[in-house]
Amino acid sequence: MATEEVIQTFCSFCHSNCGMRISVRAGKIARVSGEPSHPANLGRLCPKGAAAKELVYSPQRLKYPLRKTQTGFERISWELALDTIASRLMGLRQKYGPETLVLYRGAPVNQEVFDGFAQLLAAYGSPNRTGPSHLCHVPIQLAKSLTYGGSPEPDYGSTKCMVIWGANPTESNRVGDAVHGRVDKVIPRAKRRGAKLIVIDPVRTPMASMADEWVPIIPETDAALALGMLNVIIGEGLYDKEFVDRWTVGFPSLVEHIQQRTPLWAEKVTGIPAGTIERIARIYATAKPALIHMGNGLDQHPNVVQTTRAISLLPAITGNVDVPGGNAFYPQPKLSPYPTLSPGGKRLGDDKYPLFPNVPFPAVLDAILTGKPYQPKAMIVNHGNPVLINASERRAREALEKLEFLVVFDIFHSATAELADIVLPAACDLERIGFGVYSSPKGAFVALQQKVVEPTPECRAWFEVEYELAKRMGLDKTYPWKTGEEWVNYRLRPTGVSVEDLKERPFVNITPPAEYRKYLRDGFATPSGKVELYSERLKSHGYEPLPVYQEPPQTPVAGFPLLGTTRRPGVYVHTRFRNLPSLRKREPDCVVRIHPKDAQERELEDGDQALVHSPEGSIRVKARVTTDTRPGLVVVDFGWGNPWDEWQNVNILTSDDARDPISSTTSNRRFPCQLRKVVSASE
Ligand SMILES: Nc1nc2c(c(=O)[nH]1)N[C@H]1C(S)=C(S)[C@@H](COP(=O)(O)OP(=O)(O)OC[C@H]3O[C@@H](n4cnc5c(=O)[nH]c(N)nc54)[C@H](O)[C@@H]3O)O[C@H]1N2
Ligand SMILES: Nc1nc2c(c(=O)[nH]1)N[C@H]1C(S)=C(S)[C@@H](COP(=O)(O)OP(=O)(O)OC[C@H]3O[C@@H](n4cnc5c(=O)[nH]c(N)nc54)[C@H](O)[C@@H]3O)O[C@H]1N2
Ligand code: SF4
Ligand SMILES: [Mo]
Repeated sequence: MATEEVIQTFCSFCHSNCGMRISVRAGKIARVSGEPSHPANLGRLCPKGAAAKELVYSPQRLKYPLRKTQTGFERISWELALDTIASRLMGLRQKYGPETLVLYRGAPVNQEVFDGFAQLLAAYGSPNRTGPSHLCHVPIQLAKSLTYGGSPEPDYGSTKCMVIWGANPTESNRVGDAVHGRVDKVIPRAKRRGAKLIVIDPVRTPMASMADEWVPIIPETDAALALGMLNVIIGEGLYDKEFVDRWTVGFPSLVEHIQQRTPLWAEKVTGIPAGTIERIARIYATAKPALIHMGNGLDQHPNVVQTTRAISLLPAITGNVDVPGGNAFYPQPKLSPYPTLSPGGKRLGDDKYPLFPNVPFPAVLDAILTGKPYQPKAMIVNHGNPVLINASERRAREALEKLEFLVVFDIFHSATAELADIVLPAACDLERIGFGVYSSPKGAFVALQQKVVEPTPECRAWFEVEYELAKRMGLDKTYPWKTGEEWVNYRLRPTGVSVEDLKERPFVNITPPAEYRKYLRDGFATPSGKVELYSERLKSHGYEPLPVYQEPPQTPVAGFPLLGTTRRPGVYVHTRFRNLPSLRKREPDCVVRIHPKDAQERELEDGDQALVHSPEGSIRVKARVTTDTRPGLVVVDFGWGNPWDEWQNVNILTSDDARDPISSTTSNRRFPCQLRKVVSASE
């Protein structure tokens, strides 16, 4: 019998990056288990991680490069695929200039999604690296950075009050950006210790069910709630006068600004009773220390930056910044930069969204569709599915179809791959080397993703593909690495840790634990050195310097009396994994959650099939009648719509018309709609 070798690695099916041990026998994965000492999971694996073997050996894996023909796709060799891509891209550069190439990369679940093809794009001369960041994380980070000069993280250790605002940690495994030990235990443990739990979410999530206060807010109205809370805290003198005087700018303007933003005003906007707003404001301001975790529920709305600026002022005026149990700045790992990552050229989006740090996808979409300021002609998609994940599938599809040349690098033939001129089969996570860097209250650390098994024949790791392309395009001289291992060692150089150091260890610490109240020594990393309640930077770009509530677009729309929002089922990640049988069994349908009152009015019963209509389109769903949602609000599952799914994409219903003026963010989580029964459960 062949001997079993156990290899240390981590799962990167989602951002948690749980430590894993993989037993390999005769070159094949035999067993997968959690690594007991890994700081992110302490031995636990969720069903997705446990299904890693199913993914690697899925019969649906892309097995060879494909080229689009008049009648479908045909198999081609790697040589031909690489030669074709290199010559097409060089030809397009000559014709249209280097900015014509766009790189779309998906949610950065691991470092290679950040890094893949980035050097190639830059060496080619294009600054246009885009992705879902206008919907995910970056708008909130921008708001925090405008306010604090950095991104303070919820610090659960000794907190007395947790405000979980627009996050669903039970399904997402996220309690912030930093690693806090087992995510499923962090909040319950703090609660057992006596910390209050306030969950602000239109939906009664599992976390909302265990909360001291579930605050079922109307989607996209959180700025009004935050302003109402600021009004109470300031009006009742519950703010931290010493911190405000010494460490903030703009407090007198803020006081004036929130005068009219009373709890009664906020009640009308948010649907939350004024009494509740007063109560949670008092609890948050007086619990000391108290933390706020802002999740992705706040991200996907067209007033996200102002909204999360408003929320960011709460820790500032209550002195909960950079204190244990509040929101604190953790040590961040440093990596070597790519030599040519700032290639110059006119970045798409810079004219309209100058403060947004990345190239936002809506700006790319507009440029493709309108030719302004110029028209990108080529795109490489790595580890992402832009057709399905952007608001308005119709518009995303239209834009990608308009490109002259689309290359998709994926492990499956996704909805986006369907549109490609060339599809390349990627080696998956367990078939190549990778790494991750993390922050945590105990300090920053690094972990290695090892190549556990040889790639599925003809599947290749991104770094090999990228380097082969670079060679063919005459751009390889700019590369600080040639192989995967060299890539890891190059990027990790400032940490002092190398691949060799990491091979036998689940992680290596690279900084001391977090220190608190660093501002006493260093100030804040803002232009004023203080927390900027009033933002001159926003003002100088023509935006409101103090946070404002903006009425959501599209409400009400005649004929669409319901509001729709979207949910991400925990057993999937975005559009992934519905083709893995063990996971599909757990969530086989695209479900709409609907309140009994709304269901009754439409003669809908649990299990019935219905059509959800919005002004943009309609999709079929299965009804679940539940009081977990508010009357008037239906919650549709996000992530279906790949070629192997029999359910459709919820972004057929969403619109990309409304955009956040600062970040271009669209309204992926709020759309007007109506429901109609099509098949009864009993039929
Ligand atoms: N309505 C609505 N829209 C949303 C959201 C929502 O909640 N509601 N969420 C938004 C958010 S926060 C995000 S981050 C985005 C997500 O947007 P994306 O990241 O673009 O979407 P994913 O479905 O994660 O796409 C990942 C793709 O990578 C492929 N893949 C998997 N492993 C590998 C690999 O090893 N190598 C390569 N090359 N490819 C691989 C998968 O097969 C899949 O096609 O969606 C956004 N859109
Ligand atoms: N299993 C699994 N894990 C994942 C992912 C996945 O797709 N599946 N995706 C990963 C990614 S890319 C991300 S960004 C993270 C996100 O992880 P989280 O930040 O935890 O966000 P979500 O899980 O999307 O939960 C958002 C919550 O906000 C609520 N919400 C929606 N609109 C509003 C609103 O207007 N106001 C308020 N207050 N609440 C609102 C929703 O009902 C939902 O309960 O998860 C990551 N982890
Ligand atoms: S998918 Fe599950 S096991 Fe994998 S990193 Fe995320 S939480 Fe951990
Ligand atoms: Mo995300």
